[in-house]
Amino acid sequence: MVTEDTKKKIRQYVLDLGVDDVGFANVNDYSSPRSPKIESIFPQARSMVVMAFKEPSNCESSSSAIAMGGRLDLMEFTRSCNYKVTRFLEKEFHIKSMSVPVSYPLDMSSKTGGLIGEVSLRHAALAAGLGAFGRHNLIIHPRLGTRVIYSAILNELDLPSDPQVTGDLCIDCDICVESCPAGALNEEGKTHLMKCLRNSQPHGLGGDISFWRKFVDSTPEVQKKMFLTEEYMRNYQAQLIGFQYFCFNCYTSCPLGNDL
Ligand code: B12
Repeated sequence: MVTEDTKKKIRQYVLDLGVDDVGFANVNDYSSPRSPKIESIFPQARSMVVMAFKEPSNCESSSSAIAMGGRLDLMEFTRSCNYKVTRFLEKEFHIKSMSVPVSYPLDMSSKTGGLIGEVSLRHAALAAGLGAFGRHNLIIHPRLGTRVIYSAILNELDLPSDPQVTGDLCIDCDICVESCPAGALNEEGKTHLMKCLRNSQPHGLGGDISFWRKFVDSTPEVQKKMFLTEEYMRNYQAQLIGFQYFCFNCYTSCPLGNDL
């Protein structure tokens, strides 16, 4: 039987791993209209254990290697926690559970364009009482602020949701909007995806396609030189490490919770 004790046991296990916060959401309280239905991923899932991880100050650095290095450290930790918590739930409660990737892999079909996760972790965090949307369209955690990455474990326990955050956590200072070099947040309630992507991941798929387009139209002489450019080196690195962010502005400029 699922009791408050079950939640307590899971909460303690998760916090002992060094995770900053944890919340619970019943799948009936999760609503993300643009995301796939949970039944299509894991029909027996009844709840999600949602974890909140504070991002270290690396993301403030003007060195993109230090900033992205901090994100990679964090992503490695979140993946390890995902695996441990998934297995803990399976062993402790004799149920099935499945972790949700923090960022990728993503469905890259033309249906989603690689822009929609299997589970929207912002909507999962909202349902689990771990924060509320702010002007930057990110979730603000009540204590930890904006610089938080979320992950979730879908599982068969029919856990009740934690109480949702009521009221607005965003202070409407608009610093995030003004800090976006691409103007991607100008329209309230909507991130302009292409503006954000071109600026934050210039060496992603778009950058790669544009490099090879120029390459095929160039003479052999120019092609040789193109391999020695910063553009090629950066594209090459992004292919090795996965999505590589060159902008964290909307995330780092938020004044909330940064003393923790
Ligand atoms: C694809 C993706 C992107 C894409 C597209 C983002 C998008 N609009 O959905 C791009 C590359 C642009 C992107 C950028 C960033 N991302 Co991103 N991204 C994702 C990913 C993998 C999937 C998101 C998804 O499924 N979106 C599709 C659906 C769910 O979105 P949607 O319904 O259209 O909802 C949008 C709006 O309608 C609005 N919205 C919806 N409901 C409501 C309600 C209210 C009240 C309001 C105001 C707004 C609002 O907010 C959404 C943003 O546009 C998630 C991880 C995950 N699995 O959730 C991370 C994730 C959303 N990204 C994250 C982060 C941190 C970033 C960046 C800061 C990049 C960076 N350097 O880290 C920027 C922030 C851009 C911004 N301010 O919006 C974090 C957010 C953490 C947090 N504190 O909220 C996530 C959750 C990753 C994680 N595991 O923590 N991302």
